[in-house]
Parts: sequence; C-alpha cells; structure tokens
Amino acid sequence: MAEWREATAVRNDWTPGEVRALFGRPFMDLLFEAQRTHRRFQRPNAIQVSTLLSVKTGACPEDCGYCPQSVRHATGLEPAELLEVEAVADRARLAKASGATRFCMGAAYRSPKPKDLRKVIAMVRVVKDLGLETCATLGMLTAAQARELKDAGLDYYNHNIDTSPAYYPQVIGTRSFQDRLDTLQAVRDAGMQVCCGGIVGMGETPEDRVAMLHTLATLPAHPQSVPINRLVRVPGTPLADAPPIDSFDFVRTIAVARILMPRAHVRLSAGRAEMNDELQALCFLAGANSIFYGEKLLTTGNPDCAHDARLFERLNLVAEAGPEATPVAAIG
Ligand code: SAM
Ligand code: DTB
Ligand code: SF4
Repeated sequence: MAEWREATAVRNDWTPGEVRALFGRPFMDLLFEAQRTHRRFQRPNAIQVSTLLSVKTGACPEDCGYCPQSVRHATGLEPAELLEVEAVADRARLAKASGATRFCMGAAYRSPKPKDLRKVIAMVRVVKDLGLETCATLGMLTAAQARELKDAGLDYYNHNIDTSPAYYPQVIGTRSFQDRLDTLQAVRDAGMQVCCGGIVGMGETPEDRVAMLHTLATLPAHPQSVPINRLVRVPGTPLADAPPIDSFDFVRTIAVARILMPRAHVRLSAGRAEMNDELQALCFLAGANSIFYGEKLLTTGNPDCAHDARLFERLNLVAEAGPEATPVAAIG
C-alpha cells in the first residue's frame, strides 16, 4: 500500500492508495495533520457562511435515492413552482442581514428549461446587486447554459458527484456519473467557481468514500467549495433506513478532504441538525470551514440561527468577510 506523505503543495495527482492511507491513519494523527494543512492554507478561526433557498421545490423527474424532492418517492412533500424574482430578493436581503455572504438557489430540475433559466438569471442579477456571492444548483447544464449563467454574474455552481463511481448506479439511475462530470466541465470552462462534493451515510463502503474523495481531488482543478453532506434520512425515500455513518468516520471524511484539497472551502453541509455542538466543533477542527446558515436547507431542517450564532461565539469563530469586504463580524 502506498505510504501517506505530507503534502507540501496543492496536488491533483493523488493516488487511490494515498487517499486510502490517509483514511487508515490513527484518528488523532489524521486530525492533527488536517489542522496543520488547514492552518497553512486557510484562516483557522473563520467560517464561510452560505444561505440556501429552494427556488423550485419537488416534483423532480430524477430518481436520486436520497432525495425528498423526487416525484418517484412518496415523501409527502408539497411541490412549489419557480418563485418570483422579488420573493427571492427578499429572502436574499434577510440572509445578508443575518450574516451570510453567499446565497445559494436550489431548483429541483433534471436540467433547466430555457424559460426557467431566464427567470433564474434574473434572480442571479438581483442577488448579485445586493452584494452577495451567488450560487445556484439547477441540475445538468450545457456549455451554453453555463456561459449564460456566468455572464449574468453567477459566481458558483453546485453540482455534486454524490458518491463513488462504483456505488453511484445503486443510488441514481436517471443520469450517469459521466453526465455529472460533463456538467462540471461546462461550469469550469465557463469560468465559474465549482461547488462539488457528496453525501456520506448512504450505505456506502469505506472504499466508496476513498473513491469519492479521490475523484474530487483529481478533477482537472479542485472545486473551490466541497460540501460534505451527511445523509438526511427522509421517510419515503429509498435510503430512509440507511445505516447511519459513525460520527468519527464522518470526521475522518472531512479531514481527508481538507488534506487532499487544501485551498477549498470544505462545507459541513446537510446533517448538522442531527449533530451536537461537540461533533460540529470536531468537524471544524478537522478542516471544515463553511456552513449553511438558516433554519432550512432545501426542504429539511437545519439548526436555528440563534443556536449557530451561539456556537460561533462559544468557539470564537467569525464569519468570513463577503465580496463587499465588510469587516469580519460574528454572525447573529
Ligand atoms: N436538482 C439539482 C441536482 O440534483 O443537481 C439540485 C438540487 S439537489 C437537492 C443538490 C444536492 O443536495 C444533491 O446533489 C445532494 O448531494 C444533496 N442532497 C439532496 N438530498 C439530500 C439528503 N437527503 N441528504 C443529504 N444531501 C442531500
Ligand atoms: C449540497 O451539497 N447540499 C445542499 C446544497 N448542496 C444544495 C442541499 C442539501 C439538501 C438536503 C435535503 C433537503 O433539504 O432537501
Ligand atoms: Fe431532483 Fe436534484 Fe433531488 Fe435528484 S437531487 S431528485 S435531481 S432535486
């Protein structure tokens, strides 16, 4: 097996053996190394704060086994059409006032239709004008759609690989792993920043986690944001009864992501509502430096804002300054 060696530069030639060796390190050694990498490449006590809004909810034709928004799963979710631009602007103003620097608009599409894309573009423009970083997640994009979004001022596009290439077909049947890589390529080519990560706790093996992080860390360029989601097990989805991932294995996944992609923001994403403060602190120590802030993710719950503000205060964490270079201030 390949020996793990300390990374002195940002690399995208990691081998599966090296990634496996990182996962196999004693927990304390791994955390120490992740924190060392974190301090070399990131601000140790600053957290990037994003707020999510579902701009089009449910009735999605895709069959993603984890997702409450698929029309194929009986989750009781009430679908909602694409929101009006002014309604999105109102939510973005609130997000900014509460300390978020990035506003992420999520839509339950396989891929956006031309009419929908025009409306999303109008949303991107108003959110950008508020001085927020903009992010969208709308499913698959063509190269031309990616360029249109970039021209409208979209800073980030979120599109996750979700899991390993080998486990992927057991979770999603309606689009391939390669389709995802193609969209990521279109986003990179358009000059947007890439937000790409995955989900753990879907019944995958440790080797699937190795392969997922290896795929992310060997993309032509590392994603600028890497969301690590812990599966939210929603009743009615095929993965409702997936065995929960051990908390320390979750922390290991964060730590390995931090070491492999030292310049990326690693986001502690879905699943925080089921984590206690101590586990979240361990994730921050392992190198997570971004969260979704706000009481809802897309359709499921997230910790309440007062609780997060208190957590930041207790851990002396500050919110990273946004694009308008406002002073770094504690959220809340
Ligand atoms: N429809 C678009 C797509 O799939 O690309 C955008 C929205 S989709 C909900 C965005 C991401 O949310 C998914 O790729 C998945 O990683 C994450 N996600 C969805 N349901 C989740 C759940 N129950 N637990 C954790 N993450 C989830
Ligand atoms: C990501 O990686 N996680 C977010 C965001 N990107 C779009 C979505 C999490 C969704 C969790 C389930 C829900 O709330 O519907
Ligand atoms: Fe649709 Fe996205 Fe959910 Fe898949 S993850 S079912 S594409 S909303």
